Amino acid sequence: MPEREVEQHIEALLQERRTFEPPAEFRAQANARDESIYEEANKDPVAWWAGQARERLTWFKEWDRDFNWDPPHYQWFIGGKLNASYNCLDRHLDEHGDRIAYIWVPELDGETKRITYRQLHEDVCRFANVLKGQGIGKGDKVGIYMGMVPELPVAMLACARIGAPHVVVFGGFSADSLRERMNQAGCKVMITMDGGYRRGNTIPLKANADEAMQDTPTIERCIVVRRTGDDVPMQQGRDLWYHELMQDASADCEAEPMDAEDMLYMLHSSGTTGKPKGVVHTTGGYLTQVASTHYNVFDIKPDRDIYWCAADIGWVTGHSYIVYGPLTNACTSVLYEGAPDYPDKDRFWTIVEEHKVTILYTAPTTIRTFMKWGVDYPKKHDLSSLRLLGTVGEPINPEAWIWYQEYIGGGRTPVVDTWWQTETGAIMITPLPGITTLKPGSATFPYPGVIADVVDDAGNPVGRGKAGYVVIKHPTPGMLRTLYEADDRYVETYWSRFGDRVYFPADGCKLDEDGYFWLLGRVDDVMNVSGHRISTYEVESALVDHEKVAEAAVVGAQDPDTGQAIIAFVTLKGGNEGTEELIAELREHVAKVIGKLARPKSIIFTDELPKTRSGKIMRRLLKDVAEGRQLGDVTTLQNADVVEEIRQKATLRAGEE
Ligand code: 6R9
Repeated sequence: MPEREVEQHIEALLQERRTFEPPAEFRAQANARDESIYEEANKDPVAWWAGQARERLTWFKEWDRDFNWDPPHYQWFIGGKLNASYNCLDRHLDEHGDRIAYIWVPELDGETKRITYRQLHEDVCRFANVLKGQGIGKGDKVGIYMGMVPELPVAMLACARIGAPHVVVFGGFSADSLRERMNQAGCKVMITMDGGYRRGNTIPLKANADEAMQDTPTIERCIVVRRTGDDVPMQQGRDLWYHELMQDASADCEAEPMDAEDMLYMLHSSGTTGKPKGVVHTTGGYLTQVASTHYNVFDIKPDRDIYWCAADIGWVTGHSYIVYGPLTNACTSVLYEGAPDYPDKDRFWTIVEEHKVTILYTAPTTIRTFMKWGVDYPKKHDLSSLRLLGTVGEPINPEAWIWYQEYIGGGRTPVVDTWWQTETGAIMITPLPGITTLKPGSATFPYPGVIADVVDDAGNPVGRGKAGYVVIKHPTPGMLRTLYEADDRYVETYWSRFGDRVYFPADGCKLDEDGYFWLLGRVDDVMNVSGHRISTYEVESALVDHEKVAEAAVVGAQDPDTGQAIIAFVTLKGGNEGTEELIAELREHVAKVIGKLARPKSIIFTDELPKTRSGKIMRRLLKDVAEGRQLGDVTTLQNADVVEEIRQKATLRAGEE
């Protein structure tokens, strides 16, 4: 299909400013289909969450008190006892033991594995015994540094089973980042792999772990999963093979009754400067919100759906919506090891077609990449099994939303744009697909039981039709309890901006005339140009709205005249050239879409934008480039080599001006 036609089609759809009602059939069978769910939850959020905790989880002992708030600290389900691994596995065995928990799709063809709940339970029990055998018990921290293989959820659930908080570090992080996180958490054991596969290459996980472990005084043992078969040095007395330990381990292991408020895990937030923050999540509250949102937002039918969250388990999205949410709800998930373009750019669609995926959850940046690659890739495949699509991670521009709905969802599927953070643990602002009328680009409304608002600098509600900061006015069960060994920083970062009763996520947000929430991105990405507040995202959205633009990143660079000046980094769709004429055209286009005040001062064309491994554009780095600063650490980048190219171009342009 010619791309020109696609663009015209999308353009036409955008012009309509369409809203999307839940399809009648979808609504009729939806888990959440009655609007009274909002009223009920808002009348008494604590009672509503307690109802969710009862309905979605199995407790060994019910709590004595559902909630306590000693601002800014809070606890949920105090005195309640449960175990996360029991909720994910044991309780499903009688009725659903033979159901597939994971369809593991390796990057290389030919070895797809279907793992039932019973098998997963057995492996988790064995590995829990392995950990015990290495002296790990309740409260000990376990580091995990792995690729997307079934042993990763096994390791996490084994930790949960014995009450040892896991500290997963994304496999794309460097040895230095890994060391810093292991030391900050004081991990006793590290679980890793010989190597992981990515685009046909291997990532030397064990070699990185070895480098990290040169200076991790608390780590006593390293357990290594064999994946690539590469020859890796095993240090006598420290390193052990996973498969050897598993062979001798018993498959019998009781799940440890944990307190609702016991730490389930710690995960470092995706902050890119300064010390990483160890976000602490609990057992009862976290699992409640994750299970509830997963069930309602994705409308999970555990006996029918094939659900695929295409994130990496190394990020919070993977923790909550590949591991804990889907398993708590006894759902069948796809677990995919590799990249979207390996062996070709239709890999996702091959997987959807082959496994009849019904629900797909991915990031806007991935969708924009698919757009860049063109509709011929999805068009080659039968995607009619899909009934619901989701996005997370950053604001989705309406063009990408429409494209996703039209070319992936066949114009049939609702799209749920879900706003949340590592810190909130689970989805906070989102449509409910059987209830909400969708507006492309808006995450719509707070989830039931989430009390959110948009406020101005002084903390006063801005009201409809205005923009400000999104805030959460009542703790939800899944939210972080603290930052590990940095409680002061917790209070200061999240509970100080508007007093100790208001959670500050640091995201800008507009409330439209109908009360819809439009998340605008981090407030640290908001520019101030001649006293006008302009979201980098708004300008980006205007740029990608231009027919020749594939992707854009915008930063506010210091400017002696206007305070900040708008600098845009732009990648073009195939076949277009970055000429001076085009620069003028794009500036005009932005002026047309937003207003002259939003016109970028400079536009720099580049083949790629620097991205973190979770796919977020590194605006901070682009800001450094735009302001001519020395560049800091780029090891967390997916594509570090593009930075130098961009830097040179930016320097050239500055010379011209
Ligand atoms: C889950 C996750 C959190 C930040 C958050 C916000 C941005 C996430 C979004 C979104 C607009 C959405 N964000 N989802 N912005 N619309 N649907 O991504 O966690 O990595 O901690 O990032 O991501 O800026 O503050 P995390």
